[in-house]
Amino acid sequence: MRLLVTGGAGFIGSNFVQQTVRERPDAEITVLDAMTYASNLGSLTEVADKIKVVEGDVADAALVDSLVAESDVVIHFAAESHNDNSLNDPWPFVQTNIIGTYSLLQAVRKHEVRYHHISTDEVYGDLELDDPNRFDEETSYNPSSPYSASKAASDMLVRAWARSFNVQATISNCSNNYGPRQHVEKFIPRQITNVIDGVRPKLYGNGVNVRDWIHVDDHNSAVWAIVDKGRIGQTYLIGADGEQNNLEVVGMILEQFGKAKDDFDLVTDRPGHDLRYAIDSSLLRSELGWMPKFTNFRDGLADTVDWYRANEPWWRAQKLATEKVYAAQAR
Ligand code: NAD
Ligand code: TDX
Repeated sequence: MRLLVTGGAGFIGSNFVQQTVRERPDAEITVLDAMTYASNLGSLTEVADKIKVVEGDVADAALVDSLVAESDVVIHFAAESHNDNSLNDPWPFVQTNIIGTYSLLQAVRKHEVRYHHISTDEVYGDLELDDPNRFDEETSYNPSSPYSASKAASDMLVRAWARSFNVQATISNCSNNYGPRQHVEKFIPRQITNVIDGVRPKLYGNGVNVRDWIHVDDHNSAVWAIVDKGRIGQTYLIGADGEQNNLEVVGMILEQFGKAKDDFDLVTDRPGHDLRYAIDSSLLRSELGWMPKFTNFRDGLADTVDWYRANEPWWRAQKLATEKVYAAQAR
């Protein structure tokens, strides 16, 4: 199988490539990645001799057309992915997430190539803390940030191309991922690397916001289940029943460093900050037989802490650049 993996030098994409090289040695993998600030070629070092890497933009229609023509399946991870950045400058989010998806859809339509679209639970907006309902495949779209709006727009393009042009597409909307090789701008790696640097973790607002955490390897095994067995045209929600509020997560990180659970600072809240995400992944489990492997968040988090402790050269340069950006926003 010839696979085109967009965004394969980013967090989830690089873990997907590593998992695929390990478990499916016959797959021929080409990574298309623009190598933005969020990429890290160090994430692909271990598999460099087993894959092809093309530096380029998913919105470059000619390049995308030529790469899709040589592929059997496209898995589209590439995106501008950070909410805080989307509040400072939304344009790259419109360009990459919407126009980039459009250019891939046009190419898979022309070459009749199977397409899987990676998306997020943030397209559904947020839930009250005491809402007994969770997001499922029928939940209405209600995005809050420029990031989530651009992802929602890209999902809508995929749905339209599947229905109107018979594009062989599936979509997955996943909850918050954690694990190795995540950029230090994101919550968990930011706080782990802060503690390593002797800086107190920084919680937005009052810290009660809830995220539904899933290990990146579980996200990627679900993506494979959908690519292998998913119904064309169908959306599947991916989640591992991992709801935690930010205070609880920071408490666990501090505990793993032997520090007091309240050794953190509260900082300016994110404008429009979504309160709670929660996924009901029953369809994926019952129809495709998928199950998460990382069911103990504390253990998965401890492995992640160990990974950042052992891989400082991977994150140090990005940490300096990231904290300059946050400092300018008093966060
Ligand atoms: P990331 O920011 O770590 O990586 C994104 C990668 O895409 C980077 O390597 C970057 O260089 C590349 N990229 C950006 N713009 C590009 C362009 N125009 N052309 C080609 N490559 C480009 O993101 P991530 O956290 O790995 O997220 C991957 C996907 O998963 C995204 O679509 C995101 O919306 C989705 N997702 C993420 C999460 C999460 O918790 N991180 C949860 C659900 C869904
Ligand atoms: O320093 C911080 N302090 C803090 O309290 C940071 C960076 C974040 N937070 C809070 C904001 C959120 O409530 O932590 C929570 C998680 O924040 P992020 O890591 O920025 O993730 P989130 O905004 O929830 O979005 C993530 O999950 C869905 C990914 O970045 C998206 O790409 C994905 O679609």
